[in-house]
Amino acid sequence: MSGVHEHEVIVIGAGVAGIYQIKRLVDLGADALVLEAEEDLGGTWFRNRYPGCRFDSESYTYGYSFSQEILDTWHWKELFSSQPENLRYLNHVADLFGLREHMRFGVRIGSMTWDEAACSWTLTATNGETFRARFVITALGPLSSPTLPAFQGMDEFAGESFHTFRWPDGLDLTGKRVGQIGTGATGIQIVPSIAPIVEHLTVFQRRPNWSSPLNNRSITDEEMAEIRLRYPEIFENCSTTVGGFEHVPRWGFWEATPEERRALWDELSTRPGFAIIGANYAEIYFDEAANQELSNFIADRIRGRVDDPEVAEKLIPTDHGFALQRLPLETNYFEAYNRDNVELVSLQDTPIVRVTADGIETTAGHHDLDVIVYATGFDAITGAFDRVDIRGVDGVLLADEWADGPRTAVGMMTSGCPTPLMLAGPQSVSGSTNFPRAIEDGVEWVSDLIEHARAEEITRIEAEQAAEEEWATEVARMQDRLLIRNSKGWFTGYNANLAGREGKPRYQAYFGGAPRYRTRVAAIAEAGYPGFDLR
Ligand code: NA7
Repeated sequence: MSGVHEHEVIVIGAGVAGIYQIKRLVDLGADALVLEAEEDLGGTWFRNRYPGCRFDSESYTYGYSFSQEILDTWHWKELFSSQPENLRYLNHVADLFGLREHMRFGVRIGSMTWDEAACSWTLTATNGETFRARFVITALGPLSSPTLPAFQGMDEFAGESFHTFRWPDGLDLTGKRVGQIGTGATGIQIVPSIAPIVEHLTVFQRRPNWSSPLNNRSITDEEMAEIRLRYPEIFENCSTTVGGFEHVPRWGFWEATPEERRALWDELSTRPGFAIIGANYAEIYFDEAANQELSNFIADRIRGRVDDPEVAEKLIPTDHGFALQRLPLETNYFEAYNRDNVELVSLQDTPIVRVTADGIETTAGHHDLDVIVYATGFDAITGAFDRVDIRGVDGVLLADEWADGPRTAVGMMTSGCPTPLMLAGPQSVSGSTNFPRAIEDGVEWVSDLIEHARAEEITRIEAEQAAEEEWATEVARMQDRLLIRNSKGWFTGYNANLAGREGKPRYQAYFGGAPRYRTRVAAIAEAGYPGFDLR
């Protein structure tokens, strides 16, 4: 075929996962290419440019661990680094190893078709280019398919409106009347960041989210030197915890007195990052009474930070317990509602009727706006797969196969689709843990499998259905024992803007914890990949 770009391996996506994956493939000597839909590398840190966007993993636990050179040359400036810095970091890594020359940007894959006779995939980009590869590795990102609501009149709004994933470059909100819909992790980062500069901010909140202080601060040169010395210990610590952080959970909720529990929570609230969930009693995830007591404690802290008691009550979730959806961490979020120019509109009390040319109309009246920010989240984990026309064996469409939820063998592959190896894919541990820690494990597992295939002249790899069934049982068992099993968040596939995704939770992520996951997948590799048909 003329005009077809042929490669041994194609990686789709140049985010945190794709960058490390291409490094490993280059080291293996593979003929590999990364195709990235956006104009440059960085994935989530390239796209999410909204004010306040930053890590809520400690920066030094988020960075790659695989290269001493990276650890030696990069200086994290804040405990929780911001988006521009994170994007600089990823560029630094790519430049250090000359990875850009193995990447193509602005190439969005629209379809992928398996050719059994040729034992390869044909990938067609939306710009008409065609690629062919024996091995495909997806690094699509679990949160890369933004979803918008469907309010009447959205197209008629005369001002600027956009999803947070596509925050316009150079947008100046000074003196503007801004409406923001959505109070997830994204919305909670934006509110305090723009409140001081806008003329007026109206936050349209449907369900409040629990949130806890991030406790960010800068990292001095001396501290960075200490962190460098401690890197081996840091990554070792992260490898032993369920969440892939240094925070270590404990048991013993009911053995402690209420006063002791309160003292612990007071202390954890002042610690940086996810200590409040990562170093807390593990019972809060399993036991409703334990979770309720913690939720009451956090609710009181919110009441202590918001001046107007009515506003405070509206900001306190009543439909789910603390830490049972993805917990946003915040900096002065609750204090923002004490400002005269910030207004909270509870959509439970006064739903949106429609968007007009100059604002948003709720059942209580009209809000005049210059800008509308849709902080309305993503079609998480499976969305990026559903948006590509992936046709496996016998032309079967993957999106149809996964209509009721994904099916995978240890989150790495799906049957009927030979060789796409999934990084941070559905039912892997990435979504529920410190993302890059799990990413590195995933890249290393995939790279070892490709190395094995090359050495053994294996040209076709496919997950077996029995392995999927076994994994489905494990994924469901790990999710169903936790209180999050009933939560309405992206962890469990809830998305009110997608038909059929408001109700029954899906099994999209693995909640058995990083160490258990790592042990399972390592055992598969050591045993010669049982559950995977290698030919
Ligand atoms: P999330 O956490 O899914 O939050 C989306 C928010 O948008 C949430 O408050 C939703 O309210 C709200 N939303 C969505 N659709 C609507 C409509 N139609 N009307 C009103 N409000 C709506 O997404 P984020 O971007 O904040 O965070 C995603 C992840 O990115 C985050 O967890 C980090 O890992 C990074 P709802 O709860 O559905 O009532």
